[in-house]
Amino acid sequence: MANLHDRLAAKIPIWRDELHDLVKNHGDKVISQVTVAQALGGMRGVKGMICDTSEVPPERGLLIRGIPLADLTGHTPEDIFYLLCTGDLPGDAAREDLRAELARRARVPRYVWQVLESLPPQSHPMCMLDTAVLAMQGESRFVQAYHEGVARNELWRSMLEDCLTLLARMPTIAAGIYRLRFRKGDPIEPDPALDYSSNFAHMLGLRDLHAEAADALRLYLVLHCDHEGGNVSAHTCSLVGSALSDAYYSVSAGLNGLSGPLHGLANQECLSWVLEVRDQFGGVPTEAQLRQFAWDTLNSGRVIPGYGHAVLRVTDPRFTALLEFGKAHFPQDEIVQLVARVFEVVPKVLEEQGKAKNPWPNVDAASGAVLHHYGMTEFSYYTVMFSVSRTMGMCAQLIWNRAMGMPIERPKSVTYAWLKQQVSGA
Ligand code: CMX
Repeated sequence: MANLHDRLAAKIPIWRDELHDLVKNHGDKVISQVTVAQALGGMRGVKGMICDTSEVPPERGLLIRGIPLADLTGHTPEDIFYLLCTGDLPGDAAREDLRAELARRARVPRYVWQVLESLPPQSHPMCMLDTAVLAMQGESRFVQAYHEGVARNELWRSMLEDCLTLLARMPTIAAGIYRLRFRKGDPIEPDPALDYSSNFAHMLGLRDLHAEAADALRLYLVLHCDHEGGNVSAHTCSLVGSALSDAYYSVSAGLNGLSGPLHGLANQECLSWVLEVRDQFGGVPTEAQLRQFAWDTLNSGRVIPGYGHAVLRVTDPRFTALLEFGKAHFPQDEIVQLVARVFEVVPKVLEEQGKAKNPWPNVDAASGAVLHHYGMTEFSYYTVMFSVSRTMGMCAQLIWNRAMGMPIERPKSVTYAWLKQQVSGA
């Protein structure tokens, strides 16, 4: 990790100076106002936090450190983590350095498997993942550094240490959960010669089955890595980290947020909905049949999973990348054809209904189709895949927050009575 660490060590003083100057010279400038509807509406659009790793312009979709996602789809997770952390793509030496570092740390201690084996056999895979992450908290170097009295502006180094260990172990744990939970056999040891995504495919047991599967996983891991700071998982992780909680506590908290059906669990819900469509019509329905099915879902009070977004107002470029991958590699796959048909019909239905501000698909509308094609039909597992990738973004944000000495978060809440008084002008 010498390369990543040294790059950060060179950049952090410059970023700190910029932040210091901003507060000193412009600290009293207004960047956002809050209406009553926003305070009662999940704080949509309120600008009150900083995330430098990525941004989501509503009309463009994800930019990682200013680079559109569509320009990054050929890269590796190692590249993306380096980019998230430093703002630069790595050269060959830095990429290999990070690959080797992650591979070196990928083995998971026995006690983690014992914890997982002792959970009820029907535990949700996300509950297993969160538990495994939390169980490793006792290994935190950050906690050790804090108790040794390491200066606050040096704590990013031990945060980086913890994040590298956690990131390295995530595919091992996630693949182990897949094999334990769905009775695929014993966990498979990581191979130190492989890169991050090939190793994940190897440990899942997919690599030998489908040569292409490692590439699909690589793409999947790249696409889900980060989505600015205000989404439930990123915000939760960052908030918990602001109390100087370590990466294990913080990422585990973020993953608990990712487990909700309106957030990361939507990919599981989405494939389930697509399979319902297939079962109802015995294959790909006509537009008219699907239109009626979508209306039935809405009229029963349910959302159409995989569609809509709190920030995006266009088709999610992550959806486009996954659907294109499916069409290029397995165009005859029925699920891919179904996803494409849903994309033709559902936005029109949501527009007619007129409630969703964004009728377009998000990443979850296509991700399950790719996993399903490679034999991962256990869709309660899909959010675990999402989590492995999203840990990159959460970790990069934690490192940045500690590097910049961000304070404990504490927005002001108001009571309902205060709100009523405020609007009545009393
Ligand atoms: N199907 C049906 N109704 C939808 C809808 C959808 N896909 N998307 C939004 N709506 C409804 C909302 O439920 C809301 O209805 P009410 O006024 O009755 O509460 C109304 O449209 C307005 O919502 P919005 O402002 O457009 O969307 P929000 O910012 O409140 O919520 C999201 C965003 C993603 C939770 C919502 O679009 C949704 O539930 N989508 C389906 C679940 C999903 O795909 N989640 C994954 C998002 C990606 C991620 O975070 O991982």
